[in-house]
Amino acid sequence: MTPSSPSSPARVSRLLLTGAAGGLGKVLRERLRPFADVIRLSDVAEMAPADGPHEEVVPCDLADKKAVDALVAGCDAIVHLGGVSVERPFEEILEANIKGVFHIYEGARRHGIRRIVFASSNHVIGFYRQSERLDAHVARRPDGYYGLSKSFGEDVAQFYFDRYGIETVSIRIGSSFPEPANRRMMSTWLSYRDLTDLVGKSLFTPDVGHLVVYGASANRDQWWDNHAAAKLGFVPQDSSEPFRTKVEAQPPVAANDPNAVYQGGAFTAQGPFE
Ligand code: NAI
Ligand code: 15L
Repeated sequence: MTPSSPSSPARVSRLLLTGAAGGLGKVLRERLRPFADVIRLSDVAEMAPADGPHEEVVPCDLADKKAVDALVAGCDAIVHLGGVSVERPFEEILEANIKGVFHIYEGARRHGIRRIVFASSNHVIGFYRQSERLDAHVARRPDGYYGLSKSFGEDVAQFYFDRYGIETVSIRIGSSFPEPANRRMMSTWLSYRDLTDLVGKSLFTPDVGHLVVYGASANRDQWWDNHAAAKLGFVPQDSSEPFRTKVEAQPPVAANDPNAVYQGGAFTAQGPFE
């Protein structure tokens, strides 16, 4: 890795971005460009072709261990976004998220990769109430199979640091979309600008070990004490406040609606899938 200087950001030779066809993958495909000579873009879904020599497009199913091993070879760092991003039957989560994250770390171990940024989720703590304020050390309370898979991913990250010294920042992303879509997201929203800054700092801050942080902008009503992110020098620049009038024009949510009770909102009430 090349350290940063006032004129040029830190960068790696080849950065692997999984989940590159997804919502955040498309955003980071553009915005992480200054951080790598080449970005290797991967997904099981169709991706736009490489836009020049600074991009490589490599389709891959994360459930395929051999394919993931080949995907990881030659990279210097990984931003792991790929996987099922909503609540789904366990069997789907098992393939993409649980086997997928294991394959990524095994590939990293085998090919000497020292830094991973893992897209964890607020759904690892989704069964806490919205009245509670949490830091990154609270016991996890996953709100479904998806949240369980992200909880597993955080454990895998800790294990691969303790056993093999591979460093990870696990970002418990709140809601990263162009704008907050509902009242709950007024607290959980993470702007794309803040996301990009957080991912960049997670790639290049030295000596993070396995660090768990929350991914939220500087929203007025915060549920998360994100002091752990100070280690990265992350100070969010955006806030959901400019969207308040628009969001509060939506019909009110009943006080006992999961969207108004739990941090994980509607995810807490999904399933069973029979
Ligand atoms: P997304 O669903 O738009 O993108 C995920 C991508 O992973 C998709 O393009 C999908 O094709 C790919 N994928 C799924 N199964 C795969 C497999 N077996 N092999 C290879 N690729 C596979 O999700 P989004 O919003 O872009 O999120 C990116 C990551 O961030 C996900 O891991 C998600 O769980 C996490 N996250 C996102 C949040 C958000 O607000 N957008 C909040 C919390 C976490
Ligand atoms: C997530 O983990 C999902 O990937 C995303 O689609 C949103 O549902 C987000 O959490 C959220 O909680 O708003």
